Amino acid sequence: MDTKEAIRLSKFLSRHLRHSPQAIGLTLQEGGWVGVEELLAACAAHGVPISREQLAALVAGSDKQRFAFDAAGTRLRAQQGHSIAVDLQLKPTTPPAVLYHGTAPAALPAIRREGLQKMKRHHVHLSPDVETARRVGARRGKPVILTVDAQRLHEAGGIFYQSGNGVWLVEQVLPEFLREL
Ligand code: HQG
Repeated sequence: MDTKEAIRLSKFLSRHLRHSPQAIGLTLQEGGWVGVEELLAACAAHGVPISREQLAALVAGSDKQRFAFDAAGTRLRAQQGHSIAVDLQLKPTTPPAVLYHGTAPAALPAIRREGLQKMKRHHVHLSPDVETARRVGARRGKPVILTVDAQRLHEAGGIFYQSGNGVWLVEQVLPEFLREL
């Protein structure tokens, strides 16, 4: 499996584990899990055959650790990024003092007005370091980096979660907690 193929399969899995499982006949279980057998059968039935070996390689090789097997290795889920209702059963966690968010210049006026909003996802996604934030922002052109005063937001009642792959999640970040780097 070359890189291009891995990206294609990873995008297919992300799409159906985060946004539209029903499009390939899947229903996510509590926690966002789906049985590996069932997942591979559904992929094959919809024109995207993936072998068990390929799946293992995709999960292990994902640059952002987008997917995770359960402890038994019989179920898989996306670690974050869902748009459909799914309770990942994450525990509220005290964030580090500062977190980062990379975005596009075009989004800045709205962000200055209303802060960071979750848009189509379940949460606002925040990065633990500038470099990661820069990469996230660069998906939309030249990135702008915002620092989030996570400690103060947490003290003010903001509830933070950390996904299995290290992304910090929060409901919203109002402008008073943001600074442009
Ligand atoms: C922006 C990727 C206008 C926000 C990454 C972002 C991440 C606003 C966009 C994960 C706004 C939403 C998430 C407001 C926020 N007005 N625009 N008030 N508040 N925005 O993709 O954080 O590859 O939903 O800045 O690595 O970019 O999918 O969120 O530009 O972890 O695994 O609205 O997606 O991971 O875009 O990225 P997204 P994001 P994956």
